[in-house]
Amino acid sequence: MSALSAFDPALSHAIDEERARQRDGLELIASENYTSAAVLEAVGTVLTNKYAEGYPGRRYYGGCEFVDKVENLARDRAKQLFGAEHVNVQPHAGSQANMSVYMSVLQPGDAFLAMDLAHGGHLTHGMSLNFSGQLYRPVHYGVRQSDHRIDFDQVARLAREHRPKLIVAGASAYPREIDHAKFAEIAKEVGALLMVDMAHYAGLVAAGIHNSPVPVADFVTSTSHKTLRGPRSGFVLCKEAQAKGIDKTVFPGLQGGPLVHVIAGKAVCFQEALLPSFKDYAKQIVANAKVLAETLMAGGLKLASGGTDNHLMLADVTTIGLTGKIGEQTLDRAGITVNKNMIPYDPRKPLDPSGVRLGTAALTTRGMKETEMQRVGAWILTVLKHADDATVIERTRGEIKEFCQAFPVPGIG
Ligand code: DSN
Repeated sequence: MSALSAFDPALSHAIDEERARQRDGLELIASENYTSAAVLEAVGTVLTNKYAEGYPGRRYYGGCEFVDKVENLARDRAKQLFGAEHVNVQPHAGSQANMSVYMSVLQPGDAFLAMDLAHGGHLTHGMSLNFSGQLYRPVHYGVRQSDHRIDFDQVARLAREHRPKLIVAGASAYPREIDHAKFAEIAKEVGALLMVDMAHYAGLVAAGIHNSPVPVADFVTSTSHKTLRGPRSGFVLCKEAQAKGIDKTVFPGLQGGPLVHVIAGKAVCFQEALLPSFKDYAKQIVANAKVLAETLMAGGLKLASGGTDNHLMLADVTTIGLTGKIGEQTLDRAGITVNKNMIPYDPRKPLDPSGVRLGTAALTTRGMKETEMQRVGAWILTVLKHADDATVIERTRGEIKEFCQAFPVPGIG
């Protein structure tokens, strides 16, 4: 019996149930992944006991000689992986990473240009209830209605009109590769700084599959747990000129003690992403997404922008008579996890939108390839088309559970 199960059976049981859910179902949430056993181990170490306010060599606590080594390893590896001039690995999550950039260059009330949440942006890109929408003056660009691609004419027009101090590129639900150089060109023209939030596709950038924002952006923010496959956390890359501002905004501006155990997990993740095998992994994510997208479209689902270049896709399930909420719930009952999502120009509301978002990063980690994606796509279609048929859903759940046994989850088996 483990210490946890002996001391706290109720909590331990809930964790066991979650472990089984992750093992027995198809994880298709585009922002999730399975970390390696090494990342899990690093995050579960005694480093969680340590306070380390400050930065390596300049801490406000004693006993930091070893955690300094941990943070330096994480910083050095991130710099090497992305070719960045400076990195801050202390943000607890992507929101703090984004907040640190805003706070280092914007004053309350300042305008910044970013992607509309309803077109694929993130909450921290200026959603009205988020700090970014409350403290600053977001101006939003979106995608064209005709092809669901970023409307660069609109980006340029809004940039010229509003002269924002900061332009934000990057998205949470955009299935196409983003042209960072084009954003940089517009930013330069209007004298704005450029921040790219690459949280979703950081793994594809690390592997050299998508164009890197690092050379052209003043700031690049990211989470570490999506396609990058690390622990749940965030980090900021920036040019040397912005380093001091970012560091003092993260600490003491926004956070106190960094989570050194999570920084250790990030150090492992960066090291893993430096391996040649990570390139193969990232390539397979994209290849899998293409096959899944084709399978779903062949089965009658309409995808935003007609497909995908990255790890994710947005499927309009109203084309088969469902809503995003019902689609998510129905797939869940069959052991297929996705999230409901707005599609561009969605006539429906965020709590019950027209679409579901699907991503292939987690299934690719389990070793699934193109053939398996065809099977996964067929299950998704069957379930969605038989949303009222409990027998079909139960049968599919059983098939999926059996199928998943051949694709072990790192750290679970
Ligand atoms: N909430 C995350 C997502 O699911 O895309 C982004 O941070």
